[in-house]
Amino acid sequence: MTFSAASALFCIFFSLLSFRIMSRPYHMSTFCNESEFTRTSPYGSNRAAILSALRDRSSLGSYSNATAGLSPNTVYGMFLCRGDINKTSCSDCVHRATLEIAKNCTYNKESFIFYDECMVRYSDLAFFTLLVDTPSASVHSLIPSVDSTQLLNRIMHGKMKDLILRTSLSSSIPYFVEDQERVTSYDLEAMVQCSPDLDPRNCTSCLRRAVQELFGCCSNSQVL
Ligand SMILES: *[C@@H]1O[C@H](CO)[C@@H](O)[C@H](O)[C@H]1NC(C)=O
Ligand SMILES: *[C@@H]1O[C@H](CO)[C@@H](O)[C@H](O)[C@H]1NC(C)=O
Ligand SMILES: *[C@@H]1O[C@H](CO)[C@@H](O)[C@H](O)[C@H]1NC(C)=O
Ligand SMILES: *[C@@H]1O[C@H](CO)[C@@H](O)[C@H](O)[C@H]1NC(C)=O
Ligand SMILES: CC(=O)N[C@H]1CO[C@H](CO)[C@@H](O)[C@@H]1O
Repeated sequence: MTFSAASALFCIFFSLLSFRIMSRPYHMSTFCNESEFTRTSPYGSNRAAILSALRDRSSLGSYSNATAGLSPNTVYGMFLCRGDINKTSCSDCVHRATLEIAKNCTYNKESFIFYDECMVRYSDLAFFTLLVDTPSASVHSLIPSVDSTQLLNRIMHGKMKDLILRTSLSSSIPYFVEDQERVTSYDLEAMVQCSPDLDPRNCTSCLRRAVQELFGCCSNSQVL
């Protein structure tokens, strides 16, 4: 049995528990901010330039940012891949995400898209290093938990707390920590990750909020 639930806040990529059963990359959510640019605005070509730059860089590493254009049409963008996927999967996910976000949020000045393996975000405001926790998204299994709920929840709380502590110590892949453990009849998998532009304090603070949200929304529907 596998615990399956996921929560994603703007500043982090995942605090998520097993997506193994789903096809990849699995689309979690898209947000298009209501503020718009016009069809002929340079904002559109600047956005195309940063999405293209992000695609190009997605085979080089798991995180990158890009900035294009002169004020007031400057566009800021980034992608982040999950710390445990290879470069091919990262690149595939970012390709898909950049194409999808331009199609889905055609004239929106700001948007982000979450897949299980990557996220892409762009905005007319410089957001690098800033902790922004809205909008947020959670995904969970529709199958209600059966037994051991109390025990499982208690263990999950402890586990997430521990992972958050370990993010500040992780080095080789910045801010990515995962863990697997057998708990009674369950295989418990957990991972947390922050975007590397956040400082440790904002990373920790964001993950705490994400975990809070995850347990708030999804603690009664969890076990597959
Ligand atoms: C949309 O963008 C505006 C301007 O940046 C901001 O004030 C607002 O909070 C954003 N809306 C959402 C839902 O993020
Ligand atoms: C932008 O991304 C580059 C890597 O592509 C990184 O070296 C740089 O620190 C990033 N800047 C911020 C503000 O995250
Ligand atoms: C990357 O990971 C995917 C999914 O796990 C796998 O199918 C693929 O063979 C891997 N590619 C490389 C080059 O390791
Ligand atoms: C942490 O995030 C806040 C809110 O976005 C921001 O004002 C602050 O500058 C960030 N801290 C650092 C050290 O970047
Ligand atoms: C055109 C299109 O696909 N729009 C969708 C973009 O994503 C939002 C949020 O998931 C949907 O509500 C839109 O329908």
